[in-house]
Amino acid sequence: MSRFVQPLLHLLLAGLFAAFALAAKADTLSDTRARGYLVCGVNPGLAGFGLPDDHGVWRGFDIDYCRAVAAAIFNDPKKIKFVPLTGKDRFTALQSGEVDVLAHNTTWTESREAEQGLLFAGINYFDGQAFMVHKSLGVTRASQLSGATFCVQQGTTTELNLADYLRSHGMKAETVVFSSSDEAIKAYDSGRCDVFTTDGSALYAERLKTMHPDDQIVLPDVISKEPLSPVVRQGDDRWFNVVKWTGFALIDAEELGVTSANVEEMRKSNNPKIRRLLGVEGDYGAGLGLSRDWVVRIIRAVGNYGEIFARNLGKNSPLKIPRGLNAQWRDGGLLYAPPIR
Ligand SMILES: N[C@@H](CCC(=O)N[C@@H](CS)C(=O)NCC(=O)O)C(=O)O
Repeated sequence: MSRFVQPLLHLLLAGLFAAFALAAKADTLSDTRARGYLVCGVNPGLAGFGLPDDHGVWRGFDIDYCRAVAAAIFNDPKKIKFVPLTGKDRFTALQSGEVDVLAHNTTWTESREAEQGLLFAGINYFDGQAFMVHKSLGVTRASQLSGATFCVQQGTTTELNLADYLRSHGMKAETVVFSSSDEAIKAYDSGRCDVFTTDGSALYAERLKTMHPDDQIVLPDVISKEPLSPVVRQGDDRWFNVVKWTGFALIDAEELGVTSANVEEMRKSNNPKIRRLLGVEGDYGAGLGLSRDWVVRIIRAVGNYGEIFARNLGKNSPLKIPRGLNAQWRDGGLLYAPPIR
């Protein structure tokens, strides 16, 4: 082969390889745009997080997160399909590409991220595992639960934390595992178990599913950290950024006092932070593949983090969960989003 042809051949092969690599490169944002709607994996029925209402309209904190992403892309929070997933099936649905994003009260752990090819896009709810017991049991602290029967759900951190807790406290107990939370709470309610355990936030909702909510108490002990976060697949940095920065934008908007009621007015603000957030100064959507007014689209559609929390979980919802750790950092909570600049 002539000494001119060989380098040319190498160049050609390198070019072909690059073209294949490019073709195989995941681009969920473009795929979503081409499809015309976002596909979001959600909890099949957890009040406050993901649950269809009487008219079949999906409602909840995770639902609004998905709507925020759809609004950022399409300027229309309705361009979305919700796929209800059990706790056990949620990761396979994401890995296989059945959903673009998972917003499913899912705890961020090292193995879920590093071993399952996933990325958690930023904590949107700081939670912890707690216990609900029948009042008639006469128990006030978790340490008194030795010998009790626990109802838990399969494929959750709940199952693992409970085993840790019992082992480290030298407690003997019976654990009954269910594949859906509905089955687990029904079994608890029927008296099959003394204790029902899951994330504290979910206990607020599950308690209301029992026949006599006032006959149940949630013990004050919190036995784990459950940082809940939306999840995406690895290998698509731009999409990861879209989901991650949608969450940060919601938190930043609350911090800066930008709400669904005042977002149009706020575009006239002199505050440079608000001007950047709303795309009046600079073009911070471009790097994400979004429009300059991407945050305006989000806030107009679903409001800021505080509005989403109040509507679904907090003071304007039946659950009335206090903000607690989920307050802004300035109010003594843990919400602290990087700035848009
Ligand atoms: N945050 C924990 C617990 C999540 C959890 O318990 N989820 C349950 C109860 S809310 C669930 O998804 N239930 C829906 C179902 O599978 O029916 C985790 O990520 O493992």
